[in-house]
Amino acid sequence: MKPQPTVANMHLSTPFFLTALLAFTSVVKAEIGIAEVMSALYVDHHDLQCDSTHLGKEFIYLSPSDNITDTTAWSQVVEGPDLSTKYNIRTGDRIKVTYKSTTNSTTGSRRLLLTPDEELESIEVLEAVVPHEIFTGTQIQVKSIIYIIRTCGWNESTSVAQLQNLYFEGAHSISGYHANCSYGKVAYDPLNNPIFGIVDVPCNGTVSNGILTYAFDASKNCGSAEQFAWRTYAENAAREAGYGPFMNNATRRRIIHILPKEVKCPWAGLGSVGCGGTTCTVYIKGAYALSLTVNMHELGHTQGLSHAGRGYDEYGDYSDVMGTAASEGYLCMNVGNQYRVGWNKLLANLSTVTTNNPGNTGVDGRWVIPATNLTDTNALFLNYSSSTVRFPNMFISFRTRGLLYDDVMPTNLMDQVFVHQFNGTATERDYNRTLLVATLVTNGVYTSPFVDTYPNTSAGGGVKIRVVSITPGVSATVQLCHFTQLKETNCKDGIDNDCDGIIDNCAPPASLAPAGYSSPQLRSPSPPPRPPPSPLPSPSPRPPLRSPPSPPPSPSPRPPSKSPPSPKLKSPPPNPTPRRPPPSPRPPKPSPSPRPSPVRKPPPKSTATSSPPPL
Ligand SMILES: *[C@@H]1O[C@H](CO)[C@@H](O)[C@H](O)[C@H]1NC(C)=O
Ligand SMILES: *[C@@H]1O[C@H](CO)[C@@H](O)[C@H](O)[C@H]1NC(C)=O
Ligand SMILES: *[C@@H]1O[C@H](CO)[C@@H](O)[C@H](O)[C@H]1NC(C)=O
Ligand SMILES: *[C@@H]1O[C@H](CO)[C@@H](O)[C@H](O)[C@H]1NC(C)=O
Ligand SMILES: *[C@@H]1O[C@H](CO)[C@@H](O)[C@H](O)[C@H]1NC(C)=O
Ligand SMILES: *[C@@H]1O[C@H](CO)[C@@H](O)[C@H](O)[C@H]1NC(C)=O
Ligand SMILES: *[C@@H]1O[C@H](CO)[C@@H](O)[C@H](O)[C@H]1NC(C)=O
Ligand SMILES: *[C@@H]1O[C@H](CO)[C@@H](O)[C@H](O)[C@H]1NC(C)=O
Ligand SMILES: *[C@@H]1O[C@H](CO)[C@@H](O)[C@H](O)[C@H]1NC(C)=O
Ligand SMILES: *[C@@H]1O[C@H](CO)[C@@H](O)[C@H](O)[C@H]1NC(C)=O
Ligand SMILES: *[C@@H]1O[C@H](CO)[C@@H](O)[C@H](O)[C@H]1NC(C)=O
Ligand SMILES: *[C@@H]1O[C@H](CO)[C@@H](O)[C@H](O)[C@H]1NC(C)=O
Ligand SMILES: [Ca+2]
Ligand SMILES: [Ca+2]
Repeated sequence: MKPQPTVANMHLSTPFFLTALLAFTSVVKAEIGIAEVMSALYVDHHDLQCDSTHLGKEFIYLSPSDNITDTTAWSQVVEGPDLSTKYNIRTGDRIKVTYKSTTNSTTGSRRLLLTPDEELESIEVLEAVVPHEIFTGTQIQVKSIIYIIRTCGWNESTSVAQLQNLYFEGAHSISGYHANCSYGKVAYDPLNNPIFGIVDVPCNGTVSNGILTYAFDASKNCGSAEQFAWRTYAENAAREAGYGPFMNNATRRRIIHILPKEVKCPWAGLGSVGCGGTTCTVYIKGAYALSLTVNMHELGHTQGLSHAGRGYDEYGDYSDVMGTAASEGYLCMNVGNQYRVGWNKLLANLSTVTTNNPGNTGVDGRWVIPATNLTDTNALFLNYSSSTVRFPNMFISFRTRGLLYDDVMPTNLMDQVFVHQFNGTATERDYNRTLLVATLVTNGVYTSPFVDTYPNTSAGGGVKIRVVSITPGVSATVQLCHFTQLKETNCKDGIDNDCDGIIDNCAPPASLAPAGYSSPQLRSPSPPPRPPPSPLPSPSPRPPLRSPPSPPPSPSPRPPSKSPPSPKLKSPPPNPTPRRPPPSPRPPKPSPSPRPSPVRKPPPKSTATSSPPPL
């Protein structure tokens, strides 16, 4: 019997989104033998000590194959930072694992000084899955079985009827969430997603995983062994109840567990990253059983999506359910994440050399961007990278609060132009994160990072994005200007090289600051200002769903063996989400007029004939 894997350092995080990555894989260990790896979970953990900072921690769950030679050498779970990137594994891969030679060949016991990750020598992907979660023209049918887990004498956290409502029937539902946010490209229909009902799982015992057997005790832990027990009992119950043909038939099926409120899990939800192979898993802690956004967030991970961040906060994008949904409703994915899963189309794909061309308005660099709730052709894509120059790819969009689509978009963000960095592509194994770098109102300006490649203009440089006007609920007009110099030095090329609005206005050599275009966003590479939480309906993301901290002095159905009434979990923090510092007022407003003030004297010889771009 293996000792419990240490998942201990997860304990300090408050309920918060966690993500998971599941893989059916295979493994080898140099000294030990070959085994099949079952799954890998990716978990982010929120460190309460570091406000607004999330330290990613990933968990790979292993299920050794039958021909493993030394069962004692195996760790059920490997944990460490950025494992999915380090080993490039995704849910459903078959992998070969090699452990370091830490086994005492006499006893077969591993030394315990190293973390499971440190004991790993390598993971080699033998077979990489292609999940098929990206829309390519045929509507994607999501498949799942939804289980309500009951264990340890704890009540089930919800009922079939309530889940039926949450998933399919409510005015807002998981089914409607998928349909609205994907513009009908992804369907989550009752036929393909049966709600099984309650599954009773023993509180403790042993569960087999491949050739290994592990002890679990859900009254004390919520590690891979407990999770695997819930899953195993649930799936067995479904097979016994005749779901076998459906289970055998369905590929990429989500196994969704709705857990009791009292489980010892430090997260709100846990979901596989991607859903390659036959199955992937989602766990929802009881307090969040009926949270539309927690359920959708985890299901978003099964689509392959990563988190939507802002600044140093990997959940800091309040415009995306993969970031933080401040209230319950349909908060759709940002356009970068939509692009990743094929849910949107690009209004334009612009490079350094095409940015300053006439846009869809006929004016150089000027575009009208329709609101995302109105059309899936909704994003301007800027790609200034080349094989030699690395530059953040950017997506520009206009978001409002639609009838259903984005109907809980925070009021302080709606009807604004969003600028996201997203370096990913619409490929199945991509796990790049989106990063919100600016939200702009009329006259707002975002100035991107600058990569000096002058005079070569085929990559790099920078871009200024100014909001010319906004028609609330309809569209925004933006003015783009790709610049190749921070301060214009070529006074004779007839080009406004620095996008300050004046052609060939070279600065006097002693000039200090590039005052012309300075805007608050110039510190762009560093985290952008936080979104002001103030106008939000509630200061904390999801208070109503939190389980009440005080356990009822329950004459619970279970006998006295119930765990001491004292601190159940860690004593729940006063606030569901350790919140950010007090609202800072709106991000520093860009200077109302992005136009250069005449302070900066245009060189006398400026003979601009064409009207300069207004940036
Ligand atoms: C173990 O099984 C894997 C596939 O399941 C196979 O590729 C490998 O050759 C086997 N190794 C041994 C030592 O039997
Ligand atoms: C290996 O196990 C044997 C038997 O328990 C023990 O005597 C020996 O000290 C162990 N060696 C190491 C390196 O731990
Ligand atoms: C569990 O459910 C029963 C019956 O619905 C109820 O009487 C009891 O109070 C519940 N216990 C807890 C701990 O919620
Ligand atoms: C949006 O969701 C609602 C349910 O909340 C659903 O009735 C409707 O069909 C969805 N609309 C689209 C366009 O998918
Ligand atoms: C396992 O659970 C049962 C009740 O389901 C309990 O009586 C028993 O003490 C538990 N065993 C351990 C080792 O916790
Ligand atoms: C198996 O899948 C096919 C194609 O999706 C479907 O037509 C069929 O009804 C499914 N069978 C079962 C038992 O679910
Ligand atoms: C944008 O256009 C470039 C050049 O035509 C092409 O290589 C690239 O794949 C396009 N990107 C997207 C996202 O359409
Ligand atoms: C960005 O542009 C480069 C160079 O044209 C191209 O190789 C790359 O595929 C583009 N990236 C995307 C995401 O389109
Ligand atoms: C300009 O930069 C591009 C992209 O980095 C590169 O392919 C090209 O060779 C460069 N041209 C010159 C003249 O250096
Ligand atoms: C995108 O790539 C650029 C260039 O490598 C990098 O500076 C930036 O941090 C990346 N941004 C994100 C969100 O991945
Ligand atoms: C991010 O996207 C780039 C392509 O632009 C890709 O090379 C890289 O592997 C991706 N990173 C992850 C973690 O998926
Ligand atoms: C889109 O949002 C605007 C602004 O709230 C609203 O007027 C319009 O009816 C919405 N349309 C849809 C389809 O959601
Ligand atoms: Ca200029
Ligand atoms: Ca010039």
